[in-house]
Amino acid sequence: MQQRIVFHVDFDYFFAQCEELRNPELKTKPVVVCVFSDRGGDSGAIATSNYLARRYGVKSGMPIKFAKRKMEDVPEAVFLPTDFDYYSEISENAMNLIRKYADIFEYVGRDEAYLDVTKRTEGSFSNAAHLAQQLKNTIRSNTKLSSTVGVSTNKIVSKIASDFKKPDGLTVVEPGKIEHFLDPLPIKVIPGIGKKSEERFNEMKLQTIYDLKKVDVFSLNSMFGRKVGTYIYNAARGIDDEPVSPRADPIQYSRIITLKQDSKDFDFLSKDLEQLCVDVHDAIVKDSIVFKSVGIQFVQEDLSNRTKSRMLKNPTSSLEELKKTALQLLRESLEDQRLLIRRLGVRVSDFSEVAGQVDITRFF
Ligand code: DGT
Ligand code: CA
Ligand code: CA
Repeated sequence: MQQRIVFHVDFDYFFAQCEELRNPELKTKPVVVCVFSDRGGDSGAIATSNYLARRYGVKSGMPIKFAKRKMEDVPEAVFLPTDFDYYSEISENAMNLIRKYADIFEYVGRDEAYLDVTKRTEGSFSNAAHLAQQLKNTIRSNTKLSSTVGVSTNKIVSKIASDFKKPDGLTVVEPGKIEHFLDPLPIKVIPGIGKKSEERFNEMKLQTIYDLKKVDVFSLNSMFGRKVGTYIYNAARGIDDEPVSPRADPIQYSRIITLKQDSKDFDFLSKDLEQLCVDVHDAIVKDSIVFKSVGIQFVQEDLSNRTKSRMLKNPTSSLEELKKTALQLLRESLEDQRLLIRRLGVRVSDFSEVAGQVDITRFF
């Protein structure tokens, strides 16, 4: 059988890099992207920051106040609010480029994806390394984004490889070198191992993946339950058979538009909503997808989001049912809608009947 080859592609310091793209002057300054909470002032958390800001110890998830304190003596530091619509637009463009490089494409999130490239590289790692470099070049020349790619025989090792050297990295782990690559790394590089699990291992005097391999599968199962325990046992050995699978990809099965004018009028909105349903349905038919859940989304005049969704009794690919459900959701939502709606979206999800669906509990 041919050697499987999987890429994990991750865009560098994504939100902050998007901000640099539209304002290149930011490139020489520490940039911190913040999710300000509605309590006002500096309450809220850091979404991400560029690498200059990371030098001062700024981290994702950190309270904005902490980050500002760390940057007290850095007057050139820039703190910006998030602009999700803009990041999504850049992400969509880049994802549509990347998609073409894969035999099988799996969207993971705004800034990352898995690509199975086994066929087109004929299972050759030198072909794969070449293709990965080409992919990075294409992303950069078309979108100006820098990205990092991990290459190996499976998803977990490729994900760890893409985290290994950032930004603008490319790490290729050939099949015979997996152990050599993983052994010295800290346990927390395993996707899904959080702070708590890491601390439990550290209490057991286990720091690296090499150390972790001394723990047998029974002990891991009793610590974490059978599913997660076995996952950790295999991950430490670079074993992962999970296929790259074209999962429910919100880019393909959702559509959102900016309305010609802000509104909360059913007749006005329903026309656009019906057209959105037709567009989503086209993608569904093309990929022979069935869905079991329909959702609508409002971006309101103050840029806040409102969503409403409904499970259907049975999986379907019917346009009629999609329209009917979406219009119902619209009617119900408008009953207590206070703000005007600026953007309107529709999406379908829960692709339970699609072959090869991914288990999303995978990274717990
Ligand atoms: P890197 O390390 O160069 O890949 O940096 P990022 O910023 O791309 O980090 P990543 O891949 O973990 O996350 C992708 C985006 O997701 C990031 O640009 C902002 C968002 N994000 C990550 N962590 C958090 C968080 O703790 N809170 C919020 N609100 N957003 C986050
Ligand atoms: Ca990233
Ligand atoms: Ca990421």
